Amino acid sequence: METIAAISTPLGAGAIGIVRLSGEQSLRIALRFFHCSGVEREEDVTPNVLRLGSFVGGNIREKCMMVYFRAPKSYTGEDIVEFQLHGGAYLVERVLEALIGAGAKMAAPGEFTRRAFLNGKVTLDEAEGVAQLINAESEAELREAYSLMSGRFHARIDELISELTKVLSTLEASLDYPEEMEEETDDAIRRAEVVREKMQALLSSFRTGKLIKNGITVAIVGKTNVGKSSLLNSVLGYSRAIVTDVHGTTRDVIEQSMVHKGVKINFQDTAGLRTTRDLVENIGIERSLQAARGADIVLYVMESNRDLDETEYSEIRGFSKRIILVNNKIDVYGNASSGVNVSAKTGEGVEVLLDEIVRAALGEKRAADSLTEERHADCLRRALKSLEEALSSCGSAASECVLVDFRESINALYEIGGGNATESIINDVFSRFCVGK
Ligand SMILES: Nc1nc2c(ncn2[C@@H]2O[C@H](COP(=O)(O)OP(=O)(O)OP(=O)(O)O)[C@@H](O)[C@H]2O)c(=O)[nH]1
Ligand SMILES: [Mg+2]
Repeated sequence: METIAAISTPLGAGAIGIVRLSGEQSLRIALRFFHCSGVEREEDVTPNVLRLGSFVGGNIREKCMMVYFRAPKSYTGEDIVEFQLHGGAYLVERVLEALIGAGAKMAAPGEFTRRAFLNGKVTLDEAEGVAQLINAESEAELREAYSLMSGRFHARIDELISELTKVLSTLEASLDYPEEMEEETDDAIRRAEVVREKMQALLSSFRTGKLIKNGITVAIVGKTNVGKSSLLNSVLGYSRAIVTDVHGTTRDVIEQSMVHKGVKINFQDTAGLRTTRDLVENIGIERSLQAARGADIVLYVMESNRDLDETEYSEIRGFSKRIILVNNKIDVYGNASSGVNVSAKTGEGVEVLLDEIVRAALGEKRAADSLTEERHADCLRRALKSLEEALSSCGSAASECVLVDFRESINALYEIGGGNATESIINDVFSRFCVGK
């Protein structure tokens, strides 16, 4: 494979900029530019040791560090050389240019990790964990990314594969000796049923997994002037939305994300609900309802001394499975008997409300290792479908037909790790990476 090169740190002024090479020619190309006492030939370079020297070429002379990782003990499984330079877009670009001029090829997005996958260093789901880690915006997401990247999630899939493989081989044997193996066959089918339950449990964690990865979307809705925008500002800790005592101040959806106790929450402040002739405001209200429909959680805000508008409340509850009643302005009107009591003005109760949002969305117990990737969910759904077909047509005896379904189920599970993933699936996974990773 060709030797590739890329800038692996973000472009811009920074303390350090890293340019990386991977492939057979890495060291040869690197040594055309790197000079350091005691290093004349490739044999002089000790792997895994950082060396101070200078990069001379491409119109620059730069003091820098170089480290060499010898195949297969490297990130990609190939020879890797990394230059640690002074950060600075101009400088690192000249270094990259020099390496390209000497025969390296510009790396495509995710090409280093792709090579790691092709060389068996990581499975496809572990590689997806790397991308998730880089893009993580909250602690909960980071935990899920680690679970993927470290192979902990993969181990769960491997366990399902190995269980099903054992079931399959028992059933294969029982085709030839159906009578002698009646007991073993029954036992194998019971074990397959356990696998089915595990698959179902994993699939049901996808809802939580997605919320952790994308954040919980929360729409703040209610009548005008009840303090929706004030509540948004209060949870964010700064003045994001305009607040006035004029009814109908907010006319558009205002979105802003924050992290509460390690979980990302995407808030949407909306136009207050009321009957009005104002064309612009009516469009805003339509958007408020749309936001309520699309949200994971709706906060229905009212002033704490008011009676609930049952008609409006039940209309909105119809949009969303999860709705939290929020009584605002308790600093002047006092607590209400049901719902969460808050004062957007003083901040009282806001922390409790945030806890309640996370609890309502993710549940009490949040186990790590949930399903976060659509691709994995798709593979699991197919695996489950085939397994269910196998089990429903299995009865008490195995047949060639049933075995086909078991094999399909196993194959779909293998796809998660990239075992038999097609080129286009692999391309799709790595296209979401940044260049240099
Ligand atoms: N005392 C008190 N006043 C509040 C509280 N929250 C909001 N207000 C006041 O209520 C008025 C309306 O607040 P907004 O946050 O603009 O209300 P809104 O629901 O966004 O209103 P629209 O955008 O018109 O739908 C402002 O004068 C706020 O200062 C609160 O907790 N206590
Ligand atoms: Mg408002």
